Amino acid sequence: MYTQAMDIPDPAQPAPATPDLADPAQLARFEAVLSGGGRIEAQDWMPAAYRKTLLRQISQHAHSEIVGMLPEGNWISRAPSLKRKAILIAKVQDEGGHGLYLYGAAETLGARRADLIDALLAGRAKYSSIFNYPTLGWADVGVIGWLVDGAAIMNQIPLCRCSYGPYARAMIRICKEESFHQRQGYEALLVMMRGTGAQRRMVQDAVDRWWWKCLAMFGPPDADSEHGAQSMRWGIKRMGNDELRQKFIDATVPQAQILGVTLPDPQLKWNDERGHYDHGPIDWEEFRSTLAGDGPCNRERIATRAEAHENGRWVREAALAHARKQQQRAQGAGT
Ligand code: FAQ
Repeated sequence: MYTQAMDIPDPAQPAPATPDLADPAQLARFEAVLSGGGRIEAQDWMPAAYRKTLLRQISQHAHSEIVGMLPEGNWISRAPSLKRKAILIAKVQDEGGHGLYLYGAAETLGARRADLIDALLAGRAKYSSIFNYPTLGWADVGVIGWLVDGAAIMNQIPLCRCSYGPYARAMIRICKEESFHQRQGYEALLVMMRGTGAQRRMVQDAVDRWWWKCLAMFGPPDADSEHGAQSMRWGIKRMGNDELRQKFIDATVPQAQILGVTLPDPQLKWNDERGHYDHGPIDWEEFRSTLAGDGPCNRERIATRAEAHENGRWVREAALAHARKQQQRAQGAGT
């Protein structure tokens, strides 16, 4: 199994019991590591609530990566050239790899990957709202690279400094790959914007449909963020949802100007006093309804993942049978 951990729990053993009532010495050590800017590792003692919130965030993140393969994967067979097809295949494979690193990081906390996948397929686990929207044209693939990966990087760079070692190490590699994803998307859009009027209209239409959804990716406003403050105290999150959203807007406006597209927000305006762009209101009602399972593609995404999981059953069974045979041989050789 691929893992970012220094060492991992034995899957045959139950997850280490973490008492809710902490031993004061253990808690003091945990807090000293956090306040010294150090890393908590898989075998270190940690409060049950810290483990729980990490598992929640890391597993949702892993699910987002593998569900996130679907909107673009849909365009592999329709890419406009061999070059674009090769780039897109590489990108979609990268997202699958990110899922693997992240499931590996979740397993270091004592979770079983099969249970996490079951929760996703049963609709009990969340994944990023952004992947519940359709990719209607080729320009959507470029816009996902530019804006969705751009938002993902903005959110994920601070996670490279997360207090939990296995997650932080996974994020370093993921961010490097996301950076290539963002550039390939922006470059594809630059080419389209230098093309015909119809191509430029396709890009603008895709930007109009994805912009607001990307702003919602950063999560609810800090005032409504259930976990934000505690996750910041624990050094899991290093920046709040609103600060990251603002940084994304400030970085993206000049890129839109170079590209020659209009961001669909009449209230988007530089504010000299704040030193940031002001923006219009985000539709949080739509965000909540997408999280509740009622976005345009929620059902389709889960059905596709369930089918892929079923199609892969024979591979999992064959790998386990091979591992068992190897183990029996090794035991036979040892007697
Ligand atoms: N979608 O209290 P907070 C990618 C939930 S990867 C769905 O603020 P927190 C790569 C939240 O889970 C994209 N749910 O929560 C790619 C919580 O629900 P819960 C994924 C959301 O954890 C690109 C509730 O709302 N990235 O794109 C969303 O402190 C292209 C209350 O929220 C990550 O997962 C949302 N947008 O902050 C792949 C990064 N926002 O658990 C393919 C890691 C919030 O109580 C193609 N995660 N919720 O049931 C994080 O940084 C954080 O978990 C946040 C949320 C910022 C997402």
